[in-house]
Amino acid sequence: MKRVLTIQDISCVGQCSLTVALPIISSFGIEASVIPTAVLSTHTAFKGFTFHDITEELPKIEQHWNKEHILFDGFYTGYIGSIKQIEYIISIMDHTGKKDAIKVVDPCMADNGKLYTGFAEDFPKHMLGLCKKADILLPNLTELCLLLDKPYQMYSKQELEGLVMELSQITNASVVLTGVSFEENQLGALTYHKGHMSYYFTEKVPHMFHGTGDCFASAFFGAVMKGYSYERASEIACEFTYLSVKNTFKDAEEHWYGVHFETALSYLTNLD
Ligand code: PXL
Repeated sequence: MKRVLTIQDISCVGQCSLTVALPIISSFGIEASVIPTAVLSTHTAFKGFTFHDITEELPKIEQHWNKEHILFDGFYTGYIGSIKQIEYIISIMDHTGKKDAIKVVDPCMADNGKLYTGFAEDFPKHMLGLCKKADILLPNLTELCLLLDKPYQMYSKQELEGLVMELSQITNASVVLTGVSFEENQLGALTYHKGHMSYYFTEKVPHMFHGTGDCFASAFFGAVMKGYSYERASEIACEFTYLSVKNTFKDAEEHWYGVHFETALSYLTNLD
C-alpha cells in the first residue's frame, strides 16, 4: 500500500486543510500521514481564531523519521504556518521521499484577489521557492497572479494559458489552475502537463464556499497517487468538488465555512 504525507494546518473547526485532506486521501485506500503546520481554533475566515505555530517541531519530526527509515511515495503540501517552514518542508521532501516520490504543492495562501489573514506581503515570493520543488502545482487565479507578480484581474483564455505556461516554465512543474470559468454557468480546471492544455468543467453552483480548494487538491492528489493521469485526476477532483458544493448549497447560510464533502466520498470510493 502506498504511504503519503500531507503537510498543512489543523483548523479545528472549519472543514478545511487536514480535516478534509485525511478522509479524502484515505477514501482512495492510501495510507495518509500528516505533519500539522499550525493548530488554529478555526480557519482564518472566522473572527478571533487562535494560532499555535509548530514550525520548530518539523526538523525534529524529520530527524526521528530519518532514524526510523520512514519513507513516503508522495507529498502534498497546503497551508503553511510560517516562512521558515518552507525550508524545513523542502528538507523533509528531500530526505523522506522514495525515489520518484510525487510532490504536489497547493500554494494555499490567497483567494478572491487577497492573501489570507496573517500572511506577509512577501509570502508569495517564498512560496515560489517551494513551488520549484514540486511536480504539480494547484493554484487558484489569485495564487497564480501572486506567484507571477501579475495583477489580479479578468484574463482571456489565451492570456490565462500564457500565465499557466509561464508558471510551469519558472518552476519546471505541471500546473492545474482551479476555479476557471469562461461561461456563467460553468466552473472547472485547466491542466497543463508536458506541453498539453486540457480543460474540464462542471455546472457552476452560484455560491462561494471555503475549503473547496482543499477538497479539490486532496482528491487530485489521491487520484494521482492511485495512478490516474493528471488530466483524469483533475476531472475526478472537479466532479468531487462539484458534488460537495452542490450538496452544501441548500445549507449555505448555516454551513458558510466549508462544504459537506462527506456526502461525496462515495463518488471516490466507487471510481473505475
Ligand atoms: O482552505 C484554505 C485554508 C487552509 N487553512 C487555513 C485557512 C484557509 C482559508 O481560509 O484559513 C487556516
